[in-house]
Amino acid sequence: MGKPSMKQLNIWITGASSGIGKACALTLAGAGHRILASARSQAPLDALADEAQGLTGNVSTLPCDVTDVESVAHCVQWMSEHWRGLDVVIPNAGIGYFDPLESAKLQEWRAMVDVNVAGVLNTLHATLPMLLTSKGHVVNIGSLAARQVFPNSGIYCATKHAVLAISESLRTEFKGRLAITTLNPGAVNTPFIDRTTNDDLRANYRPQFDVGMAPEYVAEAALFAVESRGKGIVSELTIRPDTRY
Ligand code: NJP
Repeated sequence: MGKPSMKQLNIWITGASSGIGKACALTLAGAGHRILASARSQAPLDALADEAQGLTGNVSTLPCDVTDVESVAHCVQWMSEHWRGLDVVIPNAGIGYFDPLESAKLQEWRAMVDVNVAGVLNTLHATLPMLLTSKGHVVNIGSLAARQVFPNSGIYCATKHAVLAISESLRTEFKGRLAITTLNPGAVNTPFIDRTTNDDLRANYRPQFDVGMAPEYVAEAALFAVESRGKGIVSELTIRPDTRY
């Protein structure tokens, strides 16, 4: 159990059934905050809720596909009924398909844009009214790929450049009204790469993710950012794996 925070925050995390989103849910609930954890798959959300039993804060779960505006609206309705407000949104749901541009599948490019860009926009558009009321906080999950372009993941990099641009757009237009953070992790040891359908690339990249950061380390950065209220705003934080490779 973490130490109780100064104020219990209402925090919605998308893509929380696994990896970074799940770690954020447990870390932020451990610090005493109230979490709504969403993803499409119910079973891992149930397991997360079990794991969160006994933490200082609490984790509620609700299925949500961020590409579906009605599904997102359902979560917003839940938050306004149960919480009557929202302090922090972490639009974390994101996917990557690695492939050279020449052999890439169009449906995989489109899926990355749908989840990583449109899904983030669906989440933000639906939550902005509540966040503006609470003078809240957006913690976008960017990537090193928001600042650099790597071979075999060019369109993923394009989606993360878009996420960073969305953050900067929010910061520009909501200055003094919202706090905006972009977390830019390098490789994190999650199932993220397992989605890649190019068998050779999946096998080649998996070891780099295996020795990547623990998702809890990114979650600690998210906690640092959301608990910075009143002290300063963590606008962009790059978190790199250490020198193990
Ligand atoms: O990946 P993973 P990470 N609607 O696969 C969900 C970024 N990132 O934790 O819906 C709603 O463990 C999916 O659940 P489900 C990355 O770009 C990562 O590593 O049930 N949710 C699961 O909960 C992403 O933005 C690394 O399939 C949807 C979650 O998303 C974020 O970190 C490095 C969904 C994915 O969990 C979390 O990725 C980096 C949908 N339509 C940035 N589709 C890294 N791992 O190295 C999927 O720089 N989800």
